Amino acid sequence: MHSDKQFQMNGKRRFGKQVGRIILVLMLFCRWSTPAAAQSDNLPGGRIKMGFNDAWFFGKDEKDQAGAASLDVLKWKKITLPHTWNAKDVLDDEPGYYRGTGWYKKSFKSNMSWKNKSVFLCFDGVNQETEVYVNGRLAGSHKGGYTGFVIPIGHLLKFEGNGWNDIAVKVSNRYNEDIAPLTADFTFFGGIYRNVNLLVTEDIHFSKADYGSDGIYIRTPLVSDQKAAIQTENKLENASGKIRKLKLITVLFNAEGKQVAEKTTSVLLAAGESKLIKQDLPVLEQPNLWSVDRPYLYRIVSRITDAAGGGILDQVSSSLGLRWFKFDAEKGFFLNGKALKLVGASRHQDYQGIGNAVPEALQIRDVELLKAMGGNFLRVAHYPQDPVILESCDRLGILASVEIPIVNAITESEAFTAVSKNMQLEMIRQNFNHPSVVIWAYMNEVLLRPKFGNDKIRQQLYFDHIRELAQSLEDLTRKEDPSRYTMMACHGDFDRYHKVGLTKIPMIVGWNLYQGWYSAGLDDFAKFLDKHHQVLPDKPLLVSEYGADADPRIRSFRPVRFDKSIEYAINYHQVYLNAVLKRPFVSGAMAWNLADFNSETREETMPHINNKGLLTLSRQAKDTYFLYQAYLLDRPFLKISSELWRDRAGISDPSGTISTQPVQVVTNLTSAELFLNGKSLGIRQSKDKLCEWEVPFKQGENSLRTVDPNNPLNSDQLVLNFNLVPQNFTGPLGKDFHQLNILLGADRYFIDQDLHQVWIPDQPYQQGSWGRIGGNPFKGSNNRISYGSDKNILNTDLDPVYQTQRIDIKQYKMDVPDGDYELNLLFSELIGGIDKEALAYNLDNNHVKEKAEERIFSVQVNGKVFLKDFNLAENYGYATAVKQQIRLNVTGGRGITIDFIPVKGKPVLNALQLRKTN
Ligand code: GCB
Repeated sequence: MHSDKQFQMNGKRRFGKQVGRIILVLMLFCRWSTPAAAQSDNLPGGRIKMGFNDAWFFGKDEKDQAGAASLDVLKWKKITLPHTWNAKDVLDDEPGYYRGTGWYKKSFKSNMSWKNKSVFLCFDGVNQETEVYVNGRLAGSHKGGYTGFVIPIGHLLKFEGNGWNDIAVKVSNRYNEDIAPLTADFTFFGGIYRNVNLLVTEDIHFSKADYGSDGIYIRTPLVSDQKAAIQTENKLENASGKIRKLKLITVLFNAEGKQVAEKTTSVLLAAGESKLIKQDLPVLEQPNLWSVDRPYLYRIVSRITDAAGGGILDQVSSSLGLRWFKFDAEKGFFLNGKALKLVGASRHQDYQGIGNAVPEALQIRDVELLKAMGGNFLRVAHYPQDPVILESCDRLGILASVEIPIVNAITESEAFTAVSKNMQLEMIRQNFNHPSVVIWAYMNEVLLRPKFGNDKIRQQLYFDHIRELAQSLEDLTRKEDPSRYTMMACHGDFDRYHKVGLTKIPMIVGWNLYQGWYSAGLDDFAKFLDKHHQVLPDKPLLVSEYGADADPRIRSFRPVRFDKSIEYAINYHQVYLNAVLKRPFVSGAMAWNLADFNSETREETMPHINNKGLLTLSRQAKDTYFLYQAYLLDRPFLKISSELWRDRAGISDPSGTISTQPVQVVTNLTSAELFLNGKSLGIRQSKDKLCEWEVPFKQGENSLRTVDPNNPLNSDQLVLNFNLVPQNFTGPLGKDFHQLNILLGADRYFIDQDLHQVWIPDQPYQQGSWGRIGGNPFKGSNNRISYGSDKNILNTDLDPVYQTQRIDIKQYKMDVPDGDYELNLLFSELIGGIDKEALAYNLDNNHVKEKAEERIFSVQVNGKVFLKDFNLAENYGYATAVKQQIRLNVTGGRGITIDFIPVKGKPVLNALQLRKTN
């Protein structure tokens, strides 16, 4: 096993002086290091790039006490990259997550053939400050968590002896006021969370010193369906000590691999010189265009050879897509001369259980899922992402915008400006050759909650600084890349951005709009779009965000804002899509978000997760995703809108044999037919891509099938399990009664997917049945809820079960048949405790500080004291799940009566579960 003591970076102590110790250490190293020598000795095409992700060690440095020379103070754990140290702590009940320092170390063996070559470490992304040490010496550093960077290490490598080298990387994700993002609605996972590669080139090569790019930039100043003009800009570098006569050869291949153009230029490079060489390729006739339906990719291979001949010194291959596009403030977006409404989603980069350290295959799958949804646009938000994302967009025909992570606020410092500009340059140069990218963006909701609210003069100065920063990023972007558009994403306070002067600066204004979510009134969305068109008739517009939380475990037949039900979200997306599709001046709209994502400070029904995804965090499709398919796919599509709702429950009708509940089908057909257990329930016309039936479910398995009335081959089916809950225990279901799971103060259903249990809303008591007597539904003091509370309930993952409550309840009665029962009463004290800051996005928040009252009550079950002087807050704490269980024997047809007796304040009950045990 590896022992920390053996890993010493500093020259004095390294490996000791005695031969015996050297041998011992080397033997130990051999067990946890990558012998790079195992890789090929020659460099085909002049360069070799190899994965450098295995056999690393990670050590957390909470006290920030280690240095490159004193790593032995840390505890080490073997890991493979990508890696984050926050995968678990962001989801626990403890507020906050580790934001500090971590070290990574690795040993590897130099290959003798690299001796006179250039060697680099290429990091795809490390969050967020990095220092790289090679054999104890600082090789380079980087600021910013979302762009790649390249560190030359050749000069620090050892070739003598056995050629082992030690790499140590110091990483920090602490708050740094000079590095964006400062705050945001996502989690800033720390670590080397993207891939690392080792690159070896000849000393003549395409520059690796150009903001992490490949040193090759392809421009297409003129593209039509007749002709394409292609120019390349190539940064060549001579890292040798001699003048060199070279040839730069650029070859264009079509998608079939056939060479269709070539250009050769002679280049003279002095020792140590870097030069920019421009080339015009011969004009391409009748080019194959890149489009969303046919993402045709050419390939450009750029080579450097010695003028006198010989092999290739360096070679880089890049994709090329030929297309032209425009955003028009009146008519929307055009690709290759044809109008195209852009519809898609934004994407965050994290995934269930692994934070942001996500394997490439899962990232590629995200873009594939967007394509399968019918989407044609990806807003890469709020930061540049793994290189495979834009590669996949190029390949699949998805247009894209990319942005740097200036979110919510800026720091008025030179350092912040410098880091931001550097990020913008890295983003543009690293991604320049992707045909999918049509927009570079740089700020998100930067006026959300402006600093200095109490000092208007100071605030004006802050606004001026924001405008200056925006303008300088805008100027830099237009200069770097005049072929693309620029964008800033603003929140729905039109007048604020307009007044500060920000709507003038970017070429496109992106609006993040949440009417009907954070503010009431779904109709205000369309009104906002029309206002933009009226006030800024020359400014193209994209809806860069819109969305509603949708917890896949919550369903409702009377959906309301903030209930987190899938049904509310479906309706919300229908309204938004209709408004966007109707207005040609709206270039497009991007749903927020493709998938649920981590946001540590959020509470709500799924604490630490933002549930606005069309997919879950593990990429299961919610029914909202299928709604998009119904809106966007060309082929006939129909789908039963109950994908993650295979367990249902409902109260039976008086016959005790059925329970009738709505079932929705999303479809792009004008009508659809639904069958239940083989029997037709009729054909319904679709409205806004949705048909609905009242379905009489029976106990147990029910099979649903929907069919295109004009073509039975277009169909969808699913089997769901229904639990009939007796309305009347004296009726036919009474004797078979098994279980009741009831949410008090709620108008929603909750599906416990692990236990396959469904919790149903409560009802008032009636003779022979079950239900509450007295009290009112609890509604917390902020306006981010329609009922219940949005607090994180501690000690449970079933937060929604505890987040609603009946307050001042008098009695609960269940007229169950005689027998043995297990009764669980579920409680949580929803008032009081730490008063958290309101969520930044909740703009019309009128959060009032809650006044905790003392609450003490007793509970009697069938006349016997069960809970005496019960004090939730004192005994268990605030917002904590409390489950009290009692076993009872019901005799004499008395059923169960639960009495709530106030001692101080008002008694409460959050949920109730009753199970017959015999
Ligand atoms: C926004 C932000 C985004 C949030 C989103 C939300 O406006 O741009 O970062 O995640 O709202 O869900 O509140």
